[in-house]
Amino acid sequence: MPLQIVRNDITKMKVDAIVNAANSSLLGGGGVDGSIHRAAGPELLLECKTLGGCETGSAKITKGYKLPCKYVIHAVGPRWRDGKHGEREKLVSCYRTALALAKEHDCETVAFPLISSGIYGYPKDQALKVAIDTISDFLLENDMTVYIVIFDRKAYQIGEKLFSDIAAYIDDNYVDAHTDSRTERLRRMQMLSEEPEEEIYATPLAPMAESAKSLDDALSQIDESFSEMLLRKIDEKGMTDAQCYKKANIDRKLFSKIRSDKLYKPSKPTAIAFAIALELSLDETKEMLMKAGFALSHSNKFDIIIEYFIEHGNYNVFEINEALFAFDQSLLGA
Ligand code: AR6
Repeated sequence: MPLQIVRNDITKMKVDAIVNAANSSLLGGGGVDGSIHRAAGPELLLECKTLGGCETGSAKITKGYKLPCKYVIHAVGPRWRDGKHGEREKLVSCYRTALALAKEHDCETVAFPLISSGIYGYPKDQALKVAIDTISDFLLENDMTVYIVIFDRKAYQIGEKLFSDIAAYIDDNYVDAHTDSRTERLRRMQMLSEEPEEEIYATPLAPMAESAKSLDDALSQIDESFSEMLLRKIDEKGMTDAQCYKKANIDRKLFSKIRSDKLYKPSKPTAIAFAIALELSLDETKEMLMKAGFALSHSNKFDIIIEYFIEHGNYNVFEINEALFAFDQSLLGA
């Protein structure tokens, strides 16, 4: 999955580069900056002292020293004032510069904290949106795995309205599927036990030759596979392969595997990610999932959240992942 949101301490991330939310002196500070310097050891500060500071909205790179990463990219985010002082542009520029530096140094994996969203006071939901939008733009043109590292639950919020809308949708649908009064359950159990047992065995077994023939028929009618349906839909939608797997947040290697193996069986989040990228309707999504042996059910929060987004015509895989993350569900993609 090219873009992932994970909960972790960024100093523990085993990636090529981690990004530091620094200040323009680059001489250390509190928050994630303090943790990174502590974990890297004093040599990091010595190298930082040679850099001559850094402008807001820009970034500079050093080695990682005792950290498990090769590099630290020190990005200076803007202080939040009221949102009318170019804060967004500066934050976007921070992410872009940091990503460009990572690319220049051949990094394949990079981890970002939510820059500016702590001591610098940038509203967390907006900071996350800027991070996701800017990183996903970059990933449209570049192959890299990028992690957004969320340190604590409080540091992570999707918009309150979206959260409560989804919560209400889960409530409505989840409750529906689970409202099963005692009498209702008893009634259903009775109905089951009333079913004449012999009916199950009523159909005599077909003679061998005949069953072989129908098996042949059945085999010849096997539906198109998941992979075939995926490729057909990509063509029908007039998309290129790359547009599709990027929109699905799936990496190129996995897509090639699926493309070249007609019988490839994807995981459920991967199958859904493609359905989302193709902007399939709910019925088409269900059809595509069936090809991979899955279904959408109302007894599963993950499924209901997916359904919510499809019903609302929102096919942005990153926004869906934000919501899944907020509800502690696994994310879409590989
Ligand atoms: N791993 C991942 N994320 C973390 C960690 C960690 N170990 N620690 C904190 N965060 P902040 P800023 C999150 O305040 O707002 C420093 O003094 C935290 O929850 O570190 O850009 C610098 O020197 C928050 O969501 O950075 C600057 O002076 C995010 O990291 C100033 O703070 C950023 O919080 C920069 O402020």
